[in-house]
Amino acid sequence: MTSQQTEQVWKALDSFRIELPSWGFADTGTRFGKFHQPAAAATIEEKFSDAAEVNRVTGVCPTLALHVLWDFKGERSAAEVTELAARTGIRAGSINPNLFQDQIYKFGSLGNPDPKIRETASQHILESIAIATTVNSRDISLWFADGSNYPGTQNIRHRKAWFEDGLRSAHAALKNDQRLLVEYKPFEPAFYHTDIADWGMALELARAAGPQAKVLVDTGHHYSAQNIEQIVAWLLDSNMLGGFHFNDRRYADDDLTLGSIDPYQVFRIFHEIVLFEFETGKPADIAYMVDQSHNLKPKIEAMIQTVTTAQELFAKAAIVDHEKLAATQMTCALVDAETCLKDAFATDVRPVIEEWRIARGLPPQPMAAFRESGYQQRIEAERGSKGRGGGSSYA
Ligand code: PSV
Ligand code: MN
Repeated sequence: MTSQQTEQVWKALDSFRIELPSWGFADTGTRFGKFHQPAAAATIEEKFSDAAEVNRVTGVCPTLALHVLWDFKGERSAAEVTELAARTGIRAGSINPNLFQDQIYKFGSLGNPDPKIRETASQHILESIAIATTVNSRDISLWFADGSNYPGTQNIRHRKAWFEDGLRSAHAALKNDQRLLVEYKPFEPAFYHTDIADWGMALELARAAGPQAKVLVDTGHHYSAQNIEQIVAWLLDSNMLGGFHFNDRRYADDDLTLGSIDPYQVFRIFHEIVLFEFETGKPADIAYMVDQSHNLKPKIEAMIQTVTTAQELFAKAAIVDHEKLAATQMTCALVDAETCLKDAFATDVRPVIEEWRIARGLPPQPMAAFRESGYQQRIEAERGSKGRGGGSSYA
């Protein structure tokens, strides 16, 4: 690598922060069952502690995304979470309302035909915004399971209008520096129509909600052949990309480790972001979040693997030769243009990342540092392994 490329990688890594999900440290499963893991986090203290360990060895994960129902209700008040955050050195990240688990949401939340249920859903979002304010979180991240399973069973346009109402009232409650992130997903748990099925619908709804609403791209929430980097490029261009939920997939929303199936796609997404920043000269205001809950891989190791993979792919995107790329694009030198991307993707950036870590006082190899620390053995001895709950209800 040239010294200019090394500099580009260091600069990129200095700016790249990744938010971990609290639910990624708890026992979760599939709809067929749960395999319990030794010492999976069951309490919010344990989730903060595990996240702090990932941050200790990687140095780039200072915030933890929280799910309101799983992390606050009946367990901890927002004020207590603030204290916990201060103690562990991990700040509360995005706040995720839960609008899908309660029995009343069987036929939807903001899109439910029953106005009382829509009102309850709205109230929950407002409470979540209040929690975000108390714990000093910027983003309130909304995902809705709303939809229907059979043609003709719901009025799609009425539901759209109810969503607009609900999101507008949520937006009105935001503080000036807060954002609403609107996540889309084409299927699951609804299998005929999902109310916010794709990025176009999320974009329309975010615009209807107000200027502090942006779109959240979960990489697992697309049809198989979809060109996600094009969506990213369009959202960036419209100043409507608020954040990511990272994971990889082979078939559906598989929640696999980022880059495990298609690292080139993640690289291409990062390339669009880095290119946008290069051309506009300003940083893209994006929350990079992980949304994975591993039911087979050891959870903390899987998170460390995710973070280091994300750094590698981001670093590769940072060394694309933008001038050469622009010139080859303008002359339609197709092979040369494509090679520009491929050369960067094929470059081994790991030695430079190790140097960067050492310079930043971090362990050069986060996974090895974690394994040497004895943290996993310690929590297994302390917590035991009996599937103590604390995660989602996927089981
Ligand atoms: C839905 O599949 C989703 O991606 C949403 O972001 C939820 O908050 C999260 O998963 C829960 O695991
Ligand atoms: Mn998600």
